[in-house]
Formats: sequence, structure tokens, C-alpha cells
Amino acid sequence: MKLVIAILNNDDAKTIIPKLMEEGFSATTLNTTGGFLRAGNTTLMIATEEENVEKVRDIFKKYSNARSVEKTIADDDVAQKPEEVKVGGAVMFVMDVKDNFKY
Ligand code: 2BA
Repeated sequence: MKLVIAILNNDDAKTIIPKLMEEGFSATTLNTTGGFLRAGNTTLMIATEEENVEKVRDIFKKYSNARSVEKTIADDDVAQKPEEVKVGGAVMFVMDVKDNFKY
């Protein structure tokens, strides 16, 4: 069994979560904040059999969108420099699950 942890844009999460449910996956949603932009994003935890991970990846590939956002970088000078930062689509980590219990 694998655990997919995926970080995605809040808007894409609104599309992706129902798609995952339609395909029969279980998912837990966490409201998270990116360390760099300090902006809200969504983290999903999806535990599934190894053979289903490709299907999960396909859903993320299809429905997540990369975006460019402006980050204001604090400078030593008084002025703040806006900087274009490319975010996502989805950032995914796939881990092995050693045990899985449900009581
Ligand atoms: P943030 O940390 O807010 O990062 C937003 C975007 O800013 C990143 O997009 C990346 O393009 C850029 N960025 C991040 N850290 C940077 C740095 N130290 N210097 C310059 N640019 C930086 P993504 O890579 O698509 O990441 C989107 C979100 O996914 C991140 O939001 C973070 O919440 C999460 N994430 C990405 N990589 C991660 C990792 N290795 N571990 C844990 N979370 C990660």
C-alpha cells in the first residue's frame, strides 16, 4: 500500500477531490500554508494500493494547473520588489505504508 501526499492549489482541489471520490478513492484534506509564499493551499492524503497510484497521478495531471503568482520580496532598501513565482500544479510525494489499521 502507498500513501500519496499531494499539495495543490485550493481551486484545483475543488475539482480534484470530487474526481477522486468518483473513482472510489478515499482522501483526507488538510488546509495548509506554503512556507515560501505563505499562501493557503490544500494537502491531500490518499492511501491506496500500489497499482492505483498511476490512476491518482493521472487525475492530478489532468486537473491541476500551474500558476504564476507575485511574491513581494522584502529588500534591505525601503522598496519591495515584486517577484513572479511559478506554483505547481500539484506537488506529490508517494510513500510506502508499512501497516494499515482500522478499528
Ligand atoms: P510554497 O512553499 O508557498 O512555494 C510556492 C512556490 O514558490 C513553489 O512552487 C516554488 O516554485 C517556489 N519556491 C518554494 N520555495 C522556494 C524557495 N526557497 N526559493 C525560491 N522559490 C521557492 P511549488 O514547488 O509548485 O510548490 C507548491 C507548494 O507545494 C509549496 O508552497 C509548498 O507548500 C509545497 N511544497 C513544494 N515542495 C515541497 C517539498 N519539497 N516539501 C514540502 N512541501 C513542498
